[in-house]
Order: sequence, then structure tokens, then C-alpha cells
Amino acid sequence: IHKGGILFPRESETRQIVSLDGLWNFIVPNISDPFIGFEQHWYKKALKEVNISEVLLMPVPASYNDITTDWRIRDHVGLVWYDRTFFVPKFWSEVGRVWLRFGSVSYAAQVWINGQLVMSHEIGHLPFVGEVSQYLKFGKENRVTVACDNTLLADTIPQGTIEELVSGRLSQSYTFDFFNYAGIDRPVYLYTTPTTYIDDISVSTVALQNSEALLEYDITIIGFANVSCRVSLIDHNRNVIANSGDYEMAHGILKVENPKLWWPYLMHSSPGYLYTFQVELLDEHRDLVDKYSLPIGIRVLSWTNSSFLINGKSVYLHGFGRHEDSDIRGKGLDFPLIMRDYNLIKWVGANAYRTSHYPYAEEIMDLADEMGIMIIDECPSVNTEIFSETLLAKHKISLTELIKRDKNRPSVIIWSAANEPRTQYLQAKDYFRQVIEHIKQLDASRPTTIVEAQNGNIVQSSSFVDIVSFNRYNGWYSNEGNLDVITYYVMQEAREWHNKFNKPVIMQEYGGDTLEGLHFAPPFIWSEEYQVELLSHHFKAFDTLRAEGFFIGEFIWNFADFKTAQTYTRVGGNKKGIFTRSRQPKASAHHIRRRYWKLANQYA
Ligand code: GCB
Repeated sequence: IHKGGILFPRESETRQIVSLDGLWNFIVPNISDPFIGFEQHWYKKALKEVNISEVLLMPVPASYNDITTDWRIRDHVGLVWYDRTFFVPKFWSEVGRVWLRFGSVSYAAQVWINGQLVMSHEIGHLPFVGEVSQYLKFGKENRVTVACDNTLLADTIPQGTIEELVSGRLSQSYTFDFFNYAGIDRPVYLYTTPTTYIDDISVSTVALQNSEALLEYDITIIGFANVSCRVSLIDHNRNVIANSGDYEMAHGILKVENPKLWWPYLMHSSPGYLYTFQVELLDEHRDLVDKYSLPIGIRVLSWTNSSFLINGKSVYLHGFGRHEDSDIRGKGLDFPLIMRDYNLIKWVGANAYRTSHYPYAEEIMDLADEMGIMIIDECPSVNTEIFSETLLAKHKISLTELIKRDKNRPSVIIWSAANEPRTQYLQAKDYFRQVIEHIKQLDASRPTTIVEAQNGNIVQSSSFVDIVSFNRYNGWYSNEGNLDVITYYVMQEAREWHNKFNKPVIMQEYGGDTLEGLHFAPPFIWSEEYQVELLSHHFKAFDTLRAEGFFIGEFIWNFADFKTAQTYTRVGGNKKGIFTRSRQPKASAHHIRRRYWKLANQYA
């Protein structure tokens, strides 16, 4: 695996991309012999040669769980195998390097090309890449094989436990509620770079004053050629508005006069303004060696003990927690779905969301950059129960990989280190002190948070973060049916968090399950009316808290209904969405819409 940069594959004068998406061959080993694939070296031949009668066709990208009608595949625990063939043109042997990149495989993956192990990766929802040039047959057919393991244990991120049932089958359980979808969930690309190439780019706005912005950049170049590096900033009209000169170093400062700033949706008439940050490597004859163009936004973040500001303007966040989840494809990337989601986000007037409870696909993040949607970027640590050194090391790796991936995104405004860890335990204190320190070392330009669900008086972690976040289900998991107590409890708790930690406070989750089409007057639990009322009582609390000056955001749980593990508390999944799983509005969506647009008009 490549330990350097993880730039998204982009075509240029010096780079070519081939997609490996499509139908792959797929085998689930029989439960009586789960490791047979390794014992029989399945990666050395085509899966169709291994056992043609067991081979299924599996779409990539997609989670494999809901594609078939077989519950054993849906609920499978352990290894599954994928393979496909592809061609590599002969001239690629001349271009330099060839790379293979997976947007994510959940949870762990090993990858072979033509029978040779080329890389392995653990932790889902994060990309990984490796140089595969030396394993390929140029001008010939090649085969890629992937073994994918979805098992969650005490030392995986997130945690889970497995148990052998009397039937002999393994059953996976976990403390979070969303379904543990698995497989090759995101696109797979083969792409080329020259031998001497741009491996990584970091750009950030370090100062913004008197209509001048300073952008600091740092470029990692790998290779052998003696190259110089030229960076240019290009606007929407393709004008170069700043550049470094031809013989600059790979790091430096660009000065931008009268920059068009990146503003959040609804805060500006053209939100999400992106420039192209173009990097060119030139050889001694000033011929082009490599070129990569990165979309960036110019904006600065700042925060105090009671507020959060973008470009010096204080921001109130209103949105939701979400999931990558939909019928049939599970967590598989799907462009119609993600466009529909952004259209709904804009319709409803939200300006932010949290990538609960793991990093979302880069294609989804690109749209947030472009539309000006602010993102609380969460790593895959959810509901951690047992803290250990091994877990801490992996937790840090997940943050390193996340920050490496998303560091240049203007949409990412807060790093979320975890959702609902059991921070009442003493071990959580040192654990999260180290986790937050780790984030700060990698990126101190964005504030950090940990999304808490324990009682604020006993948590061991919120003193390390910049912004305090809490989840609470008043009128649902506590006081179900008692809508009239919600406002009181929300106000009381938010004030307690602020008083104890002296930091800005966000309510990251609140809500109640709602079965679309179930109606009761007066409101009764699970009905559309109940969800609407439950929201209204929260709104009342939020308005009062906002006026008190420290409350900076409200996030409904959840944007849409989503699939969960099977339990008697969930009817066909978690129904706390304001949209159904097929992305149609419940009554609550119309209700939220009136509020969010009203909030937007206040700062327009
Ligand atoms: C929570 C979790 C979220 C669940 C939600 C619920 O506190 O953070 O993942 O889906 O509650 O609906 O139970």
C-alpha cells in the first residue's frame, strides 16, 4: 500500500484513468470452511475456475448485502471474494507508473493482481491506493482479485463482537444501529502518473485581510527527474489570477488580490466558489512532466468559546446527521441518489450536515465543496465501548487517512473524532486526549469535536475539544410521549454543557421514529404529527439558546430513514428520517423547511 498522498484520480495532460466499475465475479465461501479461499489460493486463478457454480455477478460499486435474495449473503460474516479481468494498453508500460485505487472496501481488504498480493487495507469508508506497475501484463489481459472481510471485533474501528450460533453460523453484533453493509462500496480506478509525479498537495488559506488572501501550499514530489514546480490559481473564467513563477519550490505562499471567497450555502449569492489550484512539474527544458488540478476554496475558520466563524462572519449551523444508505445498493456510491440528496438538502434549506458515522465518498464531498454545504467530518469510530492501545493506534490511523483525504476541502469545517463513545469511563480520558492531540498535529486549522451521549457531568473527554457536541432523544428514548417537557430539558442540558466546558455547543442529534403515513390527532408516538410536534418543542429551545450566545448548531437525526440490524425496536429500519428511504418528504420535512429558510433569511 502507498503511504504517501491519496489525491483523487484526475485526468490531465500527463495522467490517464480507467474505471474498473461494473459487474465483478463474486463468491461467498461456505460457512463450513470460511478460509478455503486462502487454503486453495483462489487469487491464483479466476473465481470461475475455482467453482463456477458458486460464482455470482456482483455490481461494483455497491454493498453486496441486499443485491441477492439470499439471507445468508445479507447476513454473512467473514470473507467474500471478488475478481474481474481488465486490459492494460501496451503503451502504458512507457508512461511511468500505474496505480490501483479503491474508494473504500468495508471492512478489510487484500488485493492481488495476476495472483500476486499487491496491497491490503483495514478500516472501511477510506480510500487506499498502491502502485501496481510491476505486477501488470502490458498489452494483455490482467486479473484483479479482492478478498473482503466485514468482521468487526474489539480492536476494529468501529467495534463489534461475533458469536457462533447453535446452527454453526457466525453472527455479528455491534452497539451502533446502522446495518453493517460491506463490499466494494466505492469506485475502483486504474490510473497512470509519470515516474516523477505529484504525490500530494496541501493548500490552505492562512490569512485573509484587506481584500487579500494568502494561500500556503506544500507539494510532495516523488521521482527521479530534476524538476521545478509551478503553481497557478485559476478562476471560473479560466483566468490565472496568481502564480508562483516557474522555478519556485514545492512549498510557498500565493498572494491573491480580491479573492472570491468560499461561502456557505444561503450566506452568499454565489456560495461554494471554487478555484482551480493547478500544479505543474517542468523539466530542465521546461517541458511538462506532470500536472494535477485541485479544486480549492478560499476561506478561513475561527472560533471562540461561544461562536464559530467563517471569513470572520459568525455562522449558525442547521442541518442533520445522515447515512450513506439506500435500498438495494446499501452504501454503494450512486450518482442519481447523491444528486437527489443534495437537491433535497437545498430544498429544505440546510447549510450543514455531519458525515455520521464514517467518512462519506469523495464524490459526495466534492458536491459539498461545490454547493457550499458545511461538513462535520466524522471518522469511523462509533459507540466505542472498550478502550485499548491497539484500538487507539487504529483510531489514529483512521484520522490520519481521513485528514489526508479531506484536508483541502473548504466544506470540511469541523473534525469529529467519534460518535457516542463511552466517555464515562476513566480510560476514555487519556485515550481522547491523545486522539485530539493527534488531530491537532495533523491540522490545527479546523476545530475538533467528540459527539457525546453520556451525561455531561461524568464525561472524560469534552475538555480536549474545541466545540462540545451532544445527542439527546427527549420525547423518544427518555420521556416518550411527554412532548411538553422537551423544551425544558434541551435548554437545561445545553446550558450545562456550556457552563461546564466553556465552549460553543451543538446539538448533533435529536428526533423520533416516524412511520410515513401514520397519522394521529392529537399527536401520538410514531405518527407524522408526533415528529412535527417533537421538532417544534426543540425549535423553541434552540431559539432561546441561540439568543444566549453559545449555541451554534442544530442537527436533526436523521436526513432519511435507513436500514439497521434486525431488532424489535426497529420496524424496517431506523425511521427517524425527515425523508423516507426513497427520498420523499414526511410532514416533518415541510416543517423543517419553513424553519431552515427562516434561519437563512436572518443572515442573508
Ligand atoms: C444515536 C446514534 C445514532 C442512532 C440514533 C437512534 O444516538 O448516534 O447512530 O441511529 O441514536 O436513532 O437510536
